[in-house]
Amino acid sequence: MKPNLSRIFFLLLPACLTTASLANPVFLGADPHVTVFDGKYWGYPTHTTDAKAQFHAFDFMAYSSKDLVHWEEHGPILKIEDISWIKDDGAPDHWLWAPGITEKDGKYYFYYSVGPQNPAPSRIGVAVADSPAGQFKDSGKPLLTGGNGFEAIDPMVFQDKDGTAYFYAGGSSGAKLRVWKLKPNLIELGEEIKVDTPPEFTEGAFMHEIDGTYYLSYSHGGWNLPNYSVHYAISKSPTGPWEYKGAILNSDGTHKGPGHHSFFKNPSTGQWYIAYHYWPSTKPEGPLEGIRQTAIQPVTFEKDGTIKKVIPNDE
Ligand code: FUB
Repeated sequence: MKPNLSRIFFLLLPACLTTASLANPVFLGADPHVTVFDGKYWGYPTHTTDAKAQFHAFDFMAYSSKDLVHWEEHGPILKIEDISWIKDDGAPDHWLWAPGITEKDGKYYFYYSVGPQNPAPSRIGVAVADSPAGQFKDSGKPLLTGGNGFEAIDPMVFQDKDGTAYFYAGGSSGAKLRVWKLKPNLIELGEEIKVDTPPEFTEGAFMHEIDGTYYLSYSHGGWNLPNYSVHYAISKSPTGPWEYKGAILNSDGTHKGPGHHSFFKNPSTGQWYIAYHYWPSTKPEGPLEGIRQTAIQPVTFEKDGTIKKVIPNDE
């Protein structure tokens, strides 16, 4: 029997992620972790609805897309009032930001920073769901608490090919990176791996691996200054030693303060992308006024494995 090619194409379509012409910003909010689950792109930013409250968010939303252009909003996927331990530090006010997510055996593990950062130490929590759209249920206790010059912020989980899950966190005024193995349940820390903090590290660590090269990328500079940028170092292991490779993404004078990013791949085409936030420069009060918003751009890896510089743009 002659195969019906148009029907085969139609059946394959849901499994293939397409990427129409990108148009930035893709959604509002900062610190975006964009990844792929179940044949869709999923984005998890610090939730931002207005400029004044953008560092004091009280919930998280998720965004899903088949083409990186049309995004559906889901949520809130987690609300501050559903985190039972949040008031245990005695601080009067709390807020949530900078999430990271991973999947294991059909469950989704969502990690997030909990403020204040000072004088009470910053903390990181973890919540679990059966779907990338939530509803996420907090684990019942903080996963990590900062202190002694270390800020427990900006969580990132990387699952290596051997199944080991590594947890990266830290930055801001401490500007220190720390790494742990997670226990197999992904909601408790295992052994800490001593790592060097790489050159120019400020915060927002992200780990991805390609053909045995581990890319540790991170934000550098003041989160509200034009020097905010993304740098990277490589290694043959997810815990270093790191070989510093320089900046991948800087402000271009128009797109200010690009940083706190994630890398992800279109599984159908193999094309890699970077998601990051930037400040619009359209407000008369100054270039850094406004709301941080998320952009996505393709990334090119050179033959030697280095990353070609990304020039921020609105496409
Ligand atoms: O969104 C709050 C903070 O700004 C994050 O912790 C940093 O990485 C920076 O993006």
